[in-house]
Amino acid sequence: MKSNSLLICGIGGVGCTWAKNSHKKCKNLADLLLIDGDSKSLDESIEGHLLSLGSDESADGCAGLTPLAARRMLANAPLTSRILSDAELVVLLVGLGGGSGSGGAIEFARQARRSGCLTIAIAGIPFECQPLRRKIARNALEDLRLNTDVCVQVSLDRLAMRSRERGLNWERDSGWIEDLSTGVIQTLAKVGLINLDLMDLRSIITREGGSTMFVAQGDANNPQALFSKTMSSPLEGVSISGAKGCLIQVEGGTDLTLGQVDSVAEAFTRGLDKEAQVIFGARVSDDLDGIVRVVAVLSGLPLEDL
Ligand SMILES: Nc1nc2c(ncn2[C@@H]2O[C@H](COP(=O)(O)OP(=O)(O)OP(=O)(O)O)[C@@H](O)[C@H]2O)c(=O)[nH]1
Ligand SMILES: [Mg+2]
Repeated sequence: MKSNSLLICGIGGVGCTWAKNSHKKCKNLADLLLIDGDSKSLDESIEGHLLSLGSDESADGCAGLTPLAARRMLANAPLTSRILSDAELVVLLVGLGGGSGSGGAIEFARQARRSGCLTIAIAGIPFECQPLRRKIARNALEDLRLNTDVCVQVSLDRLAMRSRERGLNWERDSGWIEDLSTGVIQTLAKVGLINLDLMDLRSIITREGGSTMFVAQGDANNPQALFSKTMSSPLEGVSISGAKGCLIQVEGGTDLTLGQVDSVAEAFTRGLDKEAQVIFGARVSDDLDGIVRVVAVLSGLPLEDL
């Protein structure tokens, strides 16, 4: 797959930070697009496309103004359509609750869909102690879900708690988000033992209901512990039980056995609907000795409110 057919796009301050960090891990596999009203996010030294939603009148661009960001995103459609014309899959990263991200992401997702791209959004949900931002996020999330194929909700409270436990600051430490976004890019971009492609992803996610995605890494011989670790991730509003579709990629070192692939896949699909469609992929990577990495996309989930 050509690198310009996979696009990582960050919108708003937090989204741009997540996108830049994710892209560093898979530069050769995907293109990068950064969109923000605030010029601080749009670092000229970055290898990628930069799009400003700001104007001369306001240094902060669209601070807090969701409709303004959406209008400016719409006005930029001729520019984005050129970038999107090469793309087949867009991974859209955004922290909801502000102006640029919340307004821009929905309009950009619409443009991506119109251009025929599969779109996976990874959306940060504001802290419990930010009720106004949560209200903006709740409204934006509804429209974002309608305009994307997969919409993964990440709780900033849980993300920040994980960073604190590791003595890090959530704003700079986006390790878990990077694993998630690069996981799906690598799953689709690299050829594996049992190869997955965009058609597989498309067939899983064209289902009613909610969808989400997760990544996990751990001991190849203890799939149950790996599964439990995944369930304690900072995802919000998700219960995997009853999922109707699942795309799962198991990646391990050169010592990976088919028995291990089987037991990991079994642990991850046990809770799904009995009629669920499951598509598997498996791959060997030199950098994974004795450990496995699992990337899964789930669809047909019951939707939960914020
Ligand atoms: N507590 C805290 N939360 C933050 C901070 N920065 C961002 N957030 C959270 O992250 C969400 C997204 O923030 P940004 O990405 O900066 O927002 P934006 O899209 O750039 O929006 P505007 O700057 O209003 O145009 C917010 O709604 C907050 O929940 C911060 O410094 N402290
Ligand atoms: Mg901002």
